[in-house]
Amino acid sequence: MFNQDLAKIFYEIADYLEMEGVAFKPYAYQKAAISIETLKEDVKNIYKKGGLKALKEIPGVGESIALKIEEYIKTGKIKDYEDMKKKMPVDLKELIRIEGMGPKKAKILYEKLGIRTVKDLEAAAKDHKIAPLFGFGEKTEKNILEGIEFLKRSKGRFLLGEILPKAREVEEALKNLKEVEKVEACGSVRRRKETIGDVDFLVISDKPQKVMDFFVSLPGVVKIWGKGTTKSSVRLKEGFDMDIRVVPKKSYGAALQYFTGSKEHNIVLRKIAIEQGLKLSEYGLFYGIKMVAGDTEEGIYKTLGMQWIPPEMRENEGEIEMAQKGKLPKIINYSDIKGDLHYHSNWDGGAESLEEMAGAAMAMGYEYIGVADHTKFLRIEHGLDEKQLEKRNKNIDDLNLKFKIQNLKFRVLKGCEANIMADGSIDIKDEALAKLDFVIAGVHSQMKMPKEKMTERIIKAMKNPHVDIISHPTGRILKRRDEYEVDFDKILKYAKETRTILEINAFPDRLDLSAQNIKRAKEAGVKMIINTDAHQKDHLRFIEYGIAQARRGWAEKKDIINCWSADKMLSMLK
Ligand code: DGT
Ligand code: CA
Ligand code: CA
Repeated sequence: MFNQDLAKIFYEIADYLEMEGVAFKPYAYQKAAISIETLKEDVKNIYKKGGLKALKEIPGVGESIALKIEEYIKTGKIKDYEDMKKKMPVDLKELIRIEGMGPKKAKILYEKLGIRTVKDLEAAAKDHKIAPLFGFGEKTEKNILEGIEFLKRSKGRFLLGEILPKAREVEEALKNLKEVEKVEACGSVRRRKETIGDVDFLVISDKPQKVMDFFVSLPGVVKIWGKGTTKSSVRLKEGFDMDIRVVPKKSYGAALQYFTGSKEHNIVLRKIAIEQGLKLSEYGLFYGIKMVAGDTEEGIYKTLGMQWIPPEMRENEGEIEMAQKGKLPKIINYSDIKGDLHYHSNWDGGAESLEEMAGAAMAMGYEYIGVADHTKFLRIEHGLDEKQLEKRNKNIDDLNLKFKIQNLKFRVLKGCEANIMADGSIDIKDEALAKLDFVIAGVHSQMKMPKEKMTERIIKAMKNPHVDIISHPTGRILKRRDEYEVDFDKILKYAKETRTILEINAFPDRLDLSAQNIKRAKEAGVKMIINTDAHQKDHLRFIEYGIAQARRGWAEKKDIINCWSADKMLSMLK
């Protein structure tokens, strides 16, 4: 957790620096934070092994940030950061989670109105004290109140990407316990929901007390809500809860089914059991006192007269009826992806060279990787202009030639992630786009537009004969920002007409499209692609969150173009 703690501090330093109006430096700290947060190796170990020099080899870490890391390792503190906190005693982290609030605004609000917390902010907005301030206005005040509402709604839930790695760690620890025969994380984790309330572990063991003792004394446990003989519940220092239940082997399938949920899915299943004169519970499926199924989940579904339903589909949205008819869609599998088309290389400020990232993609078992560097509008992301793009393309050609000589069946594809300007035009010339294997375009600015205008804007981009893919099509950021106002049916209609592909962005806080929108796209016959939006090679593994999302949207291989080999996939593009 050392890396996470350090990254958090760096994010905060970036915010403070931005608050002070310092140029460039905030961005450097953000980059370092993203990088450190997703590193597999503990930064402390890196330092122990290679000192300051090794720290500087971490992507995004330069001399001055390396020194800060060293200071933190040695003293447990970063003095500059402590000073900043003293100078500006505001809850910046919470305040800027509100859409429409940035560090600079927070500074003004602190200086003019003494606002330190979200509570202060809400009170001030309700008293209309914010609108009259220079640079704020009625609209900003309204946005702030809406933002606070949104935050309240998502409180207490965590991103799947935050929870799953931790859940797997605990699962592994339990698995290694000799008293544990089997363990699995159920609930919304197993259904791979985009946000998670708590983690629910299910265990088979004939020594449940040992398992309970072990569970409540796991490192990172800060509170024990309850400890029983077969059930316990704890809070971790990361702020989320974990439940555990031990069940006998003969009931494992029934318990797995029950604790996977969803509740809505389970209710219907129980009703179906009753209609057949059976009784379904977490202990088993019973005919009178006779257990007719229960040791496996498959057995439960089969005995109830239906196909086994993948956990990601269990939301009672029609999957049960389909399973009864034997007509469940063959949703894509976690191993079906053949390449990722949304990778930012070090050409646009990403962390890795083309060659390193190609290596990482090969290690994932991919056949291709698409480089989608930002284009020139996004200065802050080091967006490339036409000339730089040309140079980078040459780089890719050379690399592909090298792979060919080495007889590697792997290709790097040339692309970009262009910006869709407010009027729907693309920020880079068509001639430059024409030289690429694929073009992604996305909205990265002016997201608060009236619905009609935003819809027109995206449609215009889709009509560009070079634009193949729309990245993160609804712009939402989980727990932070709602989808922007857009007529999604209309987007689908034109996507189909212009043969534009919609991206399922796998980055943990995006997961854009939502499962609902994936279903709608599928029904409309619009093709999709699952991309990670990786800025460094460790991000490639985020693909599983995108696949989970696609499965929750019932997407099949035929709906997702990067389930196909490079040639077929490219033939689907304009
Ligand atoms: P979460 O934790 O809010 O992300 O969502 P879940 O689905 O993990 O919900 P949780 O942790 O409250 O319960 C885990 C599972 O236990 C849930 O998916 C289904 C089952 N369950 C819980 N309460 C009930 C209930 O009242 N009736 C039924 N049928 N099942 C329940
Ligand atoms: Ca749960
Ligand atoms: Ca629970």
